Amino acid sequence: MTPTITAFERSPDRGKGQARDMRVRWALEEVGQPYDVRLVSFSEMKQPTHRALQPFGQIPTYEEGDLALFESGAIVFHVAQRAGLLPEDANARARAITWMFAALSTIEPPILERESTGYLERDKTWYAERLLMLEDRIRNRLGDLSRRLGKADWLDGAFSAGDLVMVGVLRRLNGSGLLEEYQNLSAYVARGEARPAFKRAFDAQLAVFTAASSG
Ligand code: GTB
Repeated sequence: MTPTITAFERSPDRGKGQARDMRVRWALEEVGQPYDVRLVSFSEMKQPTHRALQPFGQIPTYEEGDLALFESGAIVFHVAQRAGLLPEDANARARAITWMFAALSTIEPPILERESTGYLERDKTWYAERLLMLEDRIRNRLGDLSRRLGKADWLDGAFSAGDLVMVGVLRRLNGSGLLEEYQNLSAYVARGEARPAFKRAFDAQLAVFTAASSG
């Protein structure tokens, strides 16, 4: 059965692949699973029909037969479990899952905090000071991650869902200049973005934005 995911009808990032459907699309492309996309507007996301799928009124969601999922990490995990994106060896598999959690619960929060302050607190007298503090928190995490990655291509052996989620999270720093301070992390993200499955996913979400803008 072909799964259906939801995505922004018109992504605020103008097709830069920063909305979280990108991670899900990328995972589906990696495992060669065709999928349908239902585009939703901001107001539709807040309606009961969508909230039945995503209690917080957000994208992405994932529907496949009787199964309905939300949370991009859980969806990537579900897709990854089926084929190819998690190692066969039980311990390696558990470590790859650990990296998915590390990306979402250790690396992403300070990155989101920096984004939110940019949207919500830019006019405050203390904004510049807070931004510096948040950027130092991000550097702290990036420094540790950079040391762990070292010269390796991926976080733990072959490319896995752990790398997919981590690269998805680190890409949110695009344009901040922070990632460029860590040469191996920049190269790591570039390696992820060079994967054919990433490119297909990126092009698909960009096509949605382009079509919405020309209509
Ligand atoms: N924890 C959830 C998950 O991982 O699935 C978070 C989902 C989430 O934040 N969804 C966002 C959403 O639906 C879209 S991705 N927001 C609408 C709302 O909450 O009302 C976050 C996002 C949005 C925009 C950009 N951008 O413009 O660059 C980047 C990322």
